[in-house]
Amino acid sequence: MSVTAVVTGASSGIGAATARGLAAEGYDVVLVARRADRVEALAREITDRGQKARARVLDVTDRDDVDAFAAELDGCGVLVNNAGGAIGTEPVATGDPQDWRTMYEVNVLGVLNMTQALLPRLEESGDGTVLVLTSVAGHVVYEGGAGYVAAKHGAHTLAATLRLEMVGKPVRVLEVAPGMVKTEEFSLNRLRGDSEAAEAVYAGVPDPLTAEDVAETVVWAVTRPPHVNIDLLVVRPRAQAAQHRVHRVS
Ligand code: 8X3
Repeated sequence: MSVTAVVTGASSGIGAATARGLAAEGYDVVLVARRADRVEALAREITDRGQKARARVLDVTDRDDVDAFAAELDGCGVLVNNAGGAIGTEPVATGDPQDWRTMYEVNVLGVLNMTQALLPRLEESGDGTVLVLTSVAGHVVYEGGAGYVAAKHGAHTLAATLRLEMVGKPVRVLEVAPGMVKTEEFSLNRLRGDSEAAEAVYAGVPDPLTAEDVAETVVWAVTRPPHVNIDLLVVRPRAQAAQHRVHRVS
């Protein structure tokens, strides 16, 4: 019987690519996202290939619905906490507290909700995996990134603490922290729909990572034997050696 893998934020970008990748590896993938049309279309695309997938429309910040979702599952061996995102690039002095709240809700409390709700299922599976998609922003700080940086540091801390608390239990906790990834939505959301500014983020960078590049590392980490715990994978494009050290060609 296939192992059930739940992927949040599965309607686009890294989440969608991870769902495709895990389904191709034989997992029975539950695609979680808020946007019904997109997540249902992706589930159909995967099942049309003869692989296993189903969609569950769910907002990871809605704890009641997260608990209802956990109760619906027969079992769960893998949870990929991918849902997240950035809003705004204002400095600390002028950042909108509501944006900070929203980022904390989805990047930290969303991970907490899903992880708390599914941990019993993951333990029962005998070999559970929790993977948290953080960011290099969970490990470094940079100007204009503070709300997102603070939230991703929170997600990293949650993962690192849970790993300690799971010692002796059959659940491993993995973290994948991507650097510059060009997806259809990340920078567009961060820059409040300004497509020119979003495009400028990647201007001249020969090869930013793609969602598929990151998904490959996620699938690789998840498919290691259960006793192998990939604590942390930092994945950047070759052109980005550090947050501010990016090669651009004009
Ligand atoms: C996104 C990567 O460099 O914009 O998670 O923080 S970065």
